[in-house]
Amino acid sequence: STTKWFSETEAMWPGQKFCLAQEEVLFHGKSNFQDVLVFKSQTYGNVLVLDGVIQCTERDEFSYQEMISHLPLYSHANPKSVLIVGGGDGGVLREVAKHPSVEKIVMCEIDPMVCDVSKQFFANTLATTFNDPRLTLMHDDAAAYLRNGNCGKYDVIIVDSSDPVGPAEVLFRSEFYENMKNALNPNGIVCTQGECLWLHLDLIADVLGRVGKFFPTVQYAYTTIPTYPSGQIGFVLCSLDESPNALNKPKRVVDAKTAENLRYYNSKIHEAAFILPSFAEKKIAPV
Ligand code: AAT
Repeated sequence: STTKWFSETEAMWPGQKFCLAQEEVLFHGKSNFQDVLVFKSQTYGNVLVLDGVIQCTERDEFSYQEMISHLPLYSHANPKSVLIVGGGDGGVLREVAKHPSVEKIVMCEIDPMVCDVSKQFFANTLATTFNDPRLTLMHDDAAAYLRNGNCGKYDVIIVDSSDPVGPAEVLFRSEFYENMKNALNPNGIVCTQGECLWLHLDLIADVLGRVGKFFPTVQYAYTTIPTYPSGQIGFVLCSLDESPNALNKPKRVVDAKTAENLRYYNSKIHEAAFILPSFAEKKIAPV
């Protein structure tokens, strides 16, 4: 029999195209914001695709969700309140909920259809934590939510955002970073989806340069993940704590019980994630 290949839209990574062997389409619809597709792959479990771009697969999502969550959370001494921007599939929520110090979680996801399909097709993997009593879920454009000034204050803000074409474009603007800074408690930390060193070094340098105006400490870290473009994705971390190792040295270690629940993050990889290859270091560090 002939294999059917799903191939990703290549608008943001011209000249290359990632493919996954596709067994069946489980859902395909259009929300008010984007094209939403869920398919069953041959070797990566169920896959969520927005506007033709892979957002997560069941086989490797833990790399991204654990790192975007635990890098900022373990860089904070005692995180109690967390804002998740985007993240409608529930994966980041699942990770944030692992921290017993956290008392309040607000999630602002623009598209209710992402939450709905995740509850339906990723019930045991991503959408496991929507019933957590600490959670307040709202459906709004996070840029608008932070602009109106009534969003409250947070110790950690995690921006699990799609790429800057489509509804997430506003989440890469300077104004959004300035509003996030104003929504942080003292020593607060922001961690955003920061695109790929191999593909978007100019974009990354530009973002780091701009957010350096608002935060005393800004650093880029990255993780490996086979189904994101070029197998790698990074994070822009910003802290109000101005000490030199505010972000790259974890303030807390993972206890044994939590470690059983983690498949990618550990205290050694936290520090390693900030070490850049020379071609990237030349361009983006020191900020
Ligand atoms: N955890 C899966 C990874 C994602 S999901 C990104 C989420 O951001 C989507 O659910 C999308 O609906 C939401 N989103 C986009 N724009 C906004 C906005 N303005 N306000 C709130 N939520 C928004 C990211 C994958 C990265 C892929 C890298 N190529």
